[in-house]
Amino acid sequence: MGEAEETEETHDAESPAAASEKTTTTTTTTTTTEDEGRRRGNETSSSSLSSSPSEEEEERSPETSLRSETESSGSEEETSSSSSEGVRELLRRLAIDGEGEKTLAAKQPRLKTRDVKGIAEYIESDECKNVVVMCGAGVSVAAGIPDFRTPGTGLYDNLAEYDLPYPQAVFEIGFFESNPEPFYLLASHLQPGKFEPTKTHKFIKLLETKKKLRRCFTQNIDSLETKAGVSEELVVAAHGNFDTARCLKGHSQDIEKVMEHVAKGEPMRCETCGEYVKPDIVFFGENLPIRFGQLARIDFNPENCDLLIVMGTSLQVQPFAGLIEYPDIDCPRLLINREKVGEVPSRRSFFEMGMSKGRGFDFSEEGKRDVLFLGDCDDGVSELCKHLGWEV
Ligand code: CNA
Repeated sequence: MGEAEETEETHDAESPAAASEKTTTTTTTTTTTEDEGRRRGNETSSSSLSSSPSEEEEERSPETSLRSETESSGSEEETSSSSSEGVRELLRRLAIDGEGEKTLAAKQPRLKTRDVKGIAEYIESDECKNVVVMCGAGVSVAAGIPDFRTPGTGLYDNLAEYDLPYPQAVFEIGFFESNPEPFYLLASHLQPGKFEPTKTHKFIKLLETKKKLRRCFTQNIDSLETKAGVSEELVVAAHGNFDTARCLKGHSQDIEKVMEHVAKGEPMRCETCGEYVKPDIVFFGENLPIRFGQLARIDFNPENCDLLIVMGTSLQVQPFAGLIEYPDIDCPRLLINREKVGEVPSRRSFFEMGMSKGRGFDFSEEGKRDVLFLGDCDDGVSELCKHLGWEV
């Protein structure tokens, strides 16, 4: 996609992105070669969002191009290695932006109990005015849209017919430039209009109705949050959607025409320059919408985020995944997902490189504020609503 007004520069050789790339190649334990890692868009990165941004930080161009961290972060196996205890210790000593454990220990826990009931009580309290929600593909699985990574049913396991060199290529801008057909074919199955919001989407709307929703940051491209009635200004489509489209040189397109091509699975070319046209979905290697960085800086500030609810995401895609680290050190966080994700050890390599605050989830007894509901999103929100006395 051509550099458009709403996107941010990230390819400047002097940028934090370039610096982090250099560090990555010398210090990570990734098993891919440097070249292969690049090809797959797997570079690790710093999340340069700040929980309380200084003016200097505001001016810095945040690192916001889309990357998967699947192969560059420590695997579960690695994290249970002998060094993980040392890392945990390091995290304990150095985490929390140098404020140290004392600061956290001095704070009264905000949750009466670290479970879904405790979260419900907290939501009902006056202390909890601003709930920030982060969503991934899992919230739309019940609507019939497969996620990426679930073994067997996820898109990455079911792309054989597209004849791709590797599954992720279908969402890589470099691949699209030369072969847009697989994306158009896939998009013909995923296009909005075919699917209805789930209970989880309706719960997000309910948070808005109850005047608790600060913002919903979604990685999803299906627009089901707004279809469920959530106000557009309260949704950040971090990875774009099918609402608008441009060609690879940045010329705006008539979205209705584009969607006709998408429906048929036939790549469209720009009438002005002849380049391929793509809906404004953020591909690996592209920049996120500028609104993402702008609102994340504000909404994840301690005074603006009283509770973080993370649902249906593997937290494998940066910079989105790094957002979980930005609420205040004692801000409660609820993860509703089929698997545990985003825990402190999984963010180890980022922390060691100084690219993470070391504030991944800690569901252990030592943890003070994180709550886990292991299961389907719709079941998790039903449980929450039961305690809240809310009807979804
Ligand atoms: P992912 O990497 O596929 O992870 C999905 C996560 O959700 C996994 O941890 C699953 O275990 C979990 N999960 C799956 N089903 C459920 C369920 N019913 N209830 C609870 N948890 C569940 O997807 P991510 O969102 O983490 O990855 C980000 C990518 C996926 C973004 O760039 C999206 O654009 C992209 N994507 C979006 C859609 C969509 O718009 N609906 C669909 C597929 C992929």
